Amino acid sequence: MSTKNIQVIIDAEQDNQLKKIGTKVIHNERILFDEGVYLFEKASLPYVGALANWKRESLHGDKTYFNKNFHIEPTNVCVFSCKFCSYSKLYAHKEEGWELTIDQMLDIVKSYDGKPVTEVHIVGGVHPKLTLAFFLELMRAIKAHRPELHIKAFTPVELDYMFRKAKVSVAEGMRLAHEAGLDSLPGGGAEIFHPEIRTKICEDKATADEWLLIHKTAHELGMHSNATLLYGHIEAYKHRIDHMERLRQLQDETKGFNTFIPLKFRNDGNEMSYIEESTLANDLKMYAISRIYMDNFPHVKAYWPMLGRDTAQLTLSYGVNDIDGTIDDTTKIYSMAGSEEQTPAMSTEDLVRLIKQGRRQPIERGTLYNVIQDYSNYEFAENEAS
Ligand code: V47
Ligand code: SF4
Repeated sequence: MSTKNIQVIIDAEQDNQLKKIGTKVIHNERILFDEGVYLFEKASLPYVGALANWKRESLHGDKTYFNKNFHIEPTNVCVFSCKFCSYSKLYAHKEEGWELTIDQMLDIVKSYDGKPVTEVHIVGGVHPKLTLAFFLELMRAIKAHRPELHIKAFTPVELDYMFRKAKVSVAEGMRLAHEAGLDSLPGGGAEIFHPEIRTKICEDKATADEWLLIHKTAHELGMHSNATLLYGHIEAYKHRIDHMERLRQLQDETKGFNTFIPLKFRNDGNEMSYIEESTLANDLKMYAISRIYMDNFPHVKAYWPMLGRDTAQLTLSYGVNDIDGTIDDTTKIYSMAGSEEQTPAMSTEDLVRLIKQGRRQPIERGTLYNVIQDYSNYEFAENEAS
């Protein structure tokens, strides 16, 4: 969208406060806390959508990134009891869960030998018996087998628990993890930082400050990371903005975050199933306001296994410039929480088609947004392996 066109939309807006916010956005001025809340409360979806789309196109044009990745979920046994989680089996209740050995996880990595994946994403429950030493050995084994495979692994919730058990400081623990092969951190475990909500939905796991400290430490070691926000449950708009504000402040300091990923709360099979899921219009508004508010985050991602591919495609017009990867049916977190994507897997061709149908330019990226291939004019051969 051209600046001339967005100016027409801002001029047509009746609400002076919304006009002022829009003018700030297109002059690349930071919007404030209260202005973020105001957008949620008062702005129409077309208005925030147009501003977010302008911002997205001024940063990335039509470029839309995806990657070739797979997940490993070492265990779904967890000592914590987050109320929104459909995935974990409580250790205390001795419920049935899985727990993979290093050899089993290495076999998963080996099953991708000869396939052009670039990233393994490793996260799972917090099993009381799985130690820092175990995960260091896992990463060393993966790197020994396939050194160029990017390891994006562990939330601060998992890391904080491992470090405490191993009696090492965050700085020491992160140094050891990085040395063993940890390349970057995924965005999970953030949920909602504000204690008014955090204590109600996940009171026993790492706090906001502990989460932020681990990411800060990773950034200081030269690693990059992502950040998520779990929306659409009991939080108010001010809690969403508070969460984004804390991330924006850390990003000002470190510049270590790559991507902001709003995660839609899915309500199947968890203790918060009584809460209705957010509507499509509210999902799009969340993505749009994220793009506007997170002015120092280069990328905003729609994670298609959680959102569904149709909604992920729509978000490409509401500020999003990344839709994650091929996944290859290797994660259960969202299928267990009721996502329409029960066996999440997309071929390269599927991803490219989805992005092109959304009138954008498909680019395969590495984890750190290095361009691997521009698929704009790529013709897929029949039966092409992806
Ligand atoms: O922290 C758990 C979320 C997260 C539910 O960094 C739920 O590239 C919705 O962070 N409804 C883990 N969400 C996954 C994650 C992630 C995923 C993809 C890519 C990246 C990245 C990070 O999943 C948890 C939690 O916020 N989650 N249960 C649920 N019922
Ligand atoms: Fe455990 Fe993570 Fe589920 Fe919380 S969200 S119960 S930490 S697996």
